Amino acid sequence: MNGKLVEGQYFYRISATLDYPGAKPQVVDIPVIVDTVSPSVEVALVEDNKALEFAASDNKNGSGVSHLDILVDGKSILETLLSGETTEYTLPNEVEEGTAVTVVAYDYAGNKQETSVVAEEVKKDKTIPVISLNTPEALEVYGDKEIAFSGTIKDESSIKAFTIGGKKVDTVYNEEKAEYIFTTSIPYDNGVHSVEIKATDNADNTAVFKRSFIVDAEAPSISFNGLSGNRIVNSNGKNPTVHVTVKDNFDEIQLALNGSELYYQTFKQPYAMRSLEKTVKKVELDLEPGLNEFEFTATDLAGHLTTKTVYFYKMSKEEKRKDIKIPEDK
Ligand SMILES: [Ca+2]
Ligand SMILES: [Ca+2]
Ligand SMILES: [Ca+2]
Repeated sequence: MNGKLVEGQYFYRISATLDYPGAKPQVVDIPVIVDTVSPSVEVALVEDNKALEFAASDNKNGSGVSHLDILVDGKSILETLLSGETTEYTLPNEVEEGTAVTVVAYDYAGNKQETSVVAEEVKKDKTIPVISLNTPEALEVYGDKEIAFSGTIKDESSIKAFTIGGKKVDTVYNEEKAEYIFTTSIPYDNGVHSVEIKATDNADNTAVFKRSFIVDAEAPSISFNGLSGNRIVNSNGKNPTVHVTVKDNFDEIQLALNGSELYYQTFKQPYAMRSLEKTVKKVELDLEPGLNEFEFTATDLAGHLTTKTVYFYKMSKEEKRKDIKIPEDK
């Protein structure tokens, strides 16, 4: 070959003439690849320095990548070299920060090229997830038994488990806000509840706290004792009186007559479902001439309103009892 050959495929032509009378020359072409250029290889450490990704290729019209070697700190870690098409390799051990990892690519002509990467510090997630629970709010009171839980979770890596009261709750990742969103509804009975909210990230950091809320799905009741059956009172008759009893499953209650408070008890710590029964004795029903309407109302912790209405009639001197009509209590 002269010095002007360029890369590519060539043929050696061999011409031979056998030594007998009239023999013609035999011509054979033998293909030969001239490849003096090394392959190229790119390499990256992935999966927290536990694996390698690489891509080796030979020059155009080159002989092709035949095999690959992997060196850690300059020493091969392979018992068998990898084929030239391999693109990934799981390292036997995580390499430490500062360690050089090298991939050597050989072509079929024996040219080689090596590329090294130095392991960088693996950033491990050491922080717990940040849970923002929008509902229920702390000590929020619910008037029915379906409780809506909603909120968001943020984490520098990702969330692998989320539970409310020990039950798995699905989350949806919002790429734009880089946060997980949850919204679910869980039934609870009447009472004061303290429910565990728990999120765990992929590095097993766990955030956990309890949220307390109150369910009161039962309305209060009002009953009367000593309420006169005779609702028509003479013009000179006395005001009637009645014992009024209010009951509820929780001990916060307001009892009122025509909007004026007769009794009030507020919910106190320790928060628990303590039932209440209170009788307000001898409530005077102050009569004006004509039809009198007495509206008793009881309001409980959750705002349930129970109403009972009682009617009395106070006659004038001229009126006759038989002419008077009074509505039914309601
Ligand atoms: Ca080559
Ligand atoms: Ca985290
Ligand atoms: Ca109640």
